Amino acid sequence: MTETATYTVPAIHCAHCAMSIREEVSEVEGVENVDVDLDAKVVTVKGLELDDAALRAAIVEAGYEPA
Ligand SMILES: [Cu+2]
Repeated sequence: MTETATYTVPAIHCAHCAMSIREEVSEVEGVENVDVDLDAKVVTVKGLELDDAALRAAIVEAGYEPA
């Protein structure tokens, strides 16, 4: 069953930020789709058996801090 996880990342400010996060988070196991809302500064991840710690680590790896 597809799960959804959302993370608020206040430092997101442009398309480049969004792309960096999308690239890193897409590599996490189980992730099927990553959407970054530039205005809301929210990262929405859809996938199977999502690992919260791994997703947060991927956002940090991209250079951002999930709130
Ligand atoms: Cu940016």
